[in-house]
Amino acid sequence: MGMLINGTWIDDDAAHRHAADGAFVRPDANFTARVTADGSSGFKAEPGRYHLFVSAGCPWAHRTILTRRLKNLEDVISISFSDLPRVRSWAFSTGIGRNLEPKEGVLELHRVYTAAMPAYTGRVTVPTLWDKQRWTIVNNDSADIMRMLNTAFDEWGDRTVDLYPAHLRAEIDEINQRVYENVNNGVYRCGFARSQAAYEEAFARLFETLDWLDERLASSRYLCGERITEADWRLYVTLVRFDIAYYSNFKCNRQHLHEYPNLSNYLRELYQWPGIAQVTDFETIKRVYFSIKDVNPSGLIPIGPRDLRLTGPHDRGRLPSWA
Ligand SMILES: N[C@@H](CCC(=O)N[C@@H](CS)C(=O)NCC(=O)O)C(=O)O
Repeated sequence: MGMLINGTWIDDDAAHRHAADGAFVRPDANFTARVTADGSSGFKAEPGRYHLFVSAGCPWAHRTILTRRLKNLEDVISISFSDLPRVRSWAFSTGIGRNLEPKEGVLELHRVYTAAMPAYTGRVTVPTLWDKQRWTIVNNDSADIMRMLNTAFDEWGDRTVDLYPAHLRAEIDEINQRVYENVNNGVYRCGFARSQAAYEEAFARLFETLDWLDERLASSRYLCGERITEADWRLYVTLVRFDIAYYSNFKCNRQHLHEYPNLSNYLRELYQWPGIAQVTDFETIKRVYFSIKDVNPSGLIPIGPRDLRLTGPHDRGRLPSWA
């Protein structure tokens, strides 16, 4: 995949991606500043000031794309979607001005990282939140960016939507951790494992957690009860990729997601939530996952599945909801 070392791109990063036992390791993000409503962090929330670099294929980026939509911030925070094949890092046909315009038609994301920090060492990932005023990266962690979008821009966004309400925070954090380790990142730990033992361990934890979630959702409309929260949207981005990408390409094939009675109905409700289908891009999801040469060397993109079963009626109305 490649990464930056002291500001220089290197293609062979194998030594940085796996632990000695063959397990896939996802490094922490490196830019950790926050946008705040009052600007006390040095990054004040303002319309038109911030820009998101994303790929519609990536589940981490998807978290931020859908929060931007749910909070009605699409005119407040600009965005570029990676729309060209990766040469080295994520590639964009459009730029944002100054030294971040396309060269020979391409703006590669690692140029954004070295524009912020010329000697940067680390991965070059989406989502990345850019400050057009200070001309630097604010943050490249999707969980942090989601939280910022949830509150910092409320002067312009929809303040009636709160994905991280104070009284549910402890429960949300607990669920997030279990879902992150075993499901969000669990599918990657299946797909990118380099030993049979590491794969089998990740596979067991993934399906054990999906079984637990399916059971929980039998009597609870959303993960934390009657109210939809960020825990649901963080799970959504993985569930919606499951049958189309993870089941086959990442060998997560004990069963399809649509075979789970509660998870499948829950997924249908979330997919049909106002605005969400419009920011769920199956063609790009397929293209991005099946272009990962490590797991699919031919790069061929499968034609199916024909029907993801997301548009029909769901049965979630039988459970009480807050709204
Ligand atoms: N911790 C990051 C992870 C983001 C991430 O790994 N994004 C992937 C795309 S799905 C990426 O850009 N990978 C490129 C790389 O690792 O070189 C977050 O949650 O924002």
